[in-house]
Amino acid sequence: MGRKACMLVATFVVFNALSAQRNVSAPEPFGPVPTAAQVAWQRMEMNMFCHFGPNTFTGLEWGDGTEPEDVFNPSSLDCGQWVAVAKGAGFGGIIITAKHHDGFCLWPNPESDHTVRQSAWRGGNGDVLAELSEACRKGGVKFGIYISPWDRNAPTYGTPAYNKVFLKTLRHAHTNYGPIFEQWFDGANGEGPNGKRQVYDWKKFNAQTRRLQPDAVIFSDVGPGCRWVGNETGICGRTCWSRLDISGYGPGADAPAQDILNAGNYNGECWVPAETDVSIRPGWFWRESEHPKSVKELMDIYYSSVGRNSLLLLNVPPDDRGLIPAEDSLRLVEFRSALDGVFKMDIAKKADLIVSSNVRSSHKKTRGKDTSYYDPHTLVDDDYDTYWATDDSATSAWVLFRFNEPQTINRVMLQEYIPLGQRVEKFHIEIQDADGSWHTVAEETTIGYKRIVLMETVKARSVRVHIDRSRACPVLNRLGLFHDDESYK
Ligand code: FUL
Repeated sequence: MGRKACMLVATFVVFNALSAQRNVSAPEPFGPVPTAAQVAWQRMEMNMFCHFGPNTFTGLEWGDGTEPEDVFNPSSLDCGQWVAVAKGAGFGGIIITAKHHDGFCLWPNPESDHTVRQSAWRGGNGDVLAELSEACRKGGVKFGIYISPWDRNAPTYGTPAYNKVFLKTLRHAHTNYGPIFEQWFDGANGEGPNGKRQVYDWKKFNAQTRRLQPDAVIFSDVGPGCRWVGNETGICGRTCWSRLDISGYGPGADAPAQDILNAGNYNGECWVPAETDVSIRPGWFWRESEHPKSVKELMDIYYSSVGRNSLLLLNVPPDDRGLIPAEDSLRLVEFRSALDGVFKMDIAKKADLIVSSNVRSSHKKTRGKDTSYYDPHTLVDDDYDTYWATDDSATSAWVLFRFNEPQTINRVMLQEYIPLGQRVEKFHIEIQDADGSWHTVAEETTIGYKRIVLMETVKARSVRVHIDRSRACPVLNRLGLFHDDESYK
C-alpha cells in the first residue's frame, strides 16, 4: 500500500472511531421529532404575511365574492419592494393570499373566472404570483402561498365538484411558481354563493400538496406541518409543546379548543409546532384609516411568539398601489434595529467560566486536550448542531455562567436541539448579585426551539439555569444572555 493510501485509511479509521463513539453515546430522540423541512422552517423564526386582493380596494375584511374583477387594480405593484422590506426586517419568507374567502385569484387560475385575467389590471395579463415568486427568488427570500378553501364565489362551492376544482386550483399554484416553503390553509368555512357549506377533502388537499411540493410545511389549525396558535393577537402559550394530538381532529370547526392549540399537548402524537399569525395593523387588509403597531407592541409580540417556541408570521399588507406603505416599512426598520440592539450582543459569550452539573460522558482528544462533544461551551458557539447534553440518567441538571465583572442582564434565551425532540418541562433561573447572594428570578415550564425569558434587570456575577425536570436527558444547543434597555416606543 502506498503512503498516501495508508494515510487515507488511517484517517478513515480515526474518523470512524470518533463518529462511532459519538453515535454510541448521542442522546436518543425523545417522542415525535420534526422533519428536516420543519426544522428549517422553525429556524426561519419570522416570516411576512401579505394580505392583498379586492379587499385592499373595498376596505372589507371578508369580501362576499360579488366584487367586480375590475376592483382589483393596483396602480404601481412592485413585489421587489415587498421583498426589500421583508429582507430589511429579517423575514426569511413571504406568504401571499393567492385566494382569500372572496374567491378572487391573484393569478390567472384556469379553474375560475374570478381572477386577475378578468380584471382591467395590466389588460388582464397580470399575475401577482409570478411577480412575487420571481422577486423572492431574486432576493433570496422564500415564497409561500395562502389559499382559502372557503370560496364565496365558486359556483360549485358546497358540492363534491368543488373539492375537484380546489385540487386543480392548488395544482396550478403548486406547479407554476417554483418551490414553496409553506402552504397556508385557512380553516374558515362559511357559506358559498348558493348558501351551501362545503365538506372539504383535507386528506386529498394535503396528499397532493405533499406530492407536488414535498418541502412545503403545511399550515392549518391542526397542521400537519405547523398549527395555528389559537389567537390572532400574537400570543403563544408560556407553556408550549410542539406536539399535538391530531387524530379525530381537523381544521376549522373540527379543531381542538384554542387553549389546546396555544399550548400543544404534553403527549401529543405528532410534531406540529405553533405558528403565531398577527397583523402589523388592526385589520388583515390595508385600509387608509389604519396604521401600524408601535415598535414596543412589535417587540412584545416577538417575545410572546418567537420567544415562546413559535414562529412569527407578521402580516404587512400592501396598499392599493401595490406597495408596502412607508410608515409600515419604516416601522419594520425600527423593529429590526430594536431587535439587533438587544440580540447582537450576547453577554454569555463573555463568560469567564461555563460549567454544568453533568456532561454526557463521551470524550475526544482535541490537540492533546480531553474535551467533550456535549460540553456546555457548545451553548455559546454558533454551530446549530452542537449541543450540551447530560447522561441519560441526569434528567435534572444545571449550567452556570460566571463573570469576573458583574453584567447587566434582563433576557435569557434558551434553545433545545429539536431534531432530538422537545424534552424540558420545568426550569428555573437563579442569579448571583454583585454582593454574592443568590436569587431565583424566573420559574418556567417549556423551552422548545427557542425560549426567551423576560426578567427584571439585574447586575449578575453569575447566572445559573436549572433544568428541574426533563422528559429525557436535556439537550440544549444555545443559551444567550442579553440586555434590553427598552428605549424603543
Ligand atoms: C382568518 C381569515 O378569516 C382572515 O381573514 C385572515 O385571512 C386570517 C389570517 O385567517 O381565518
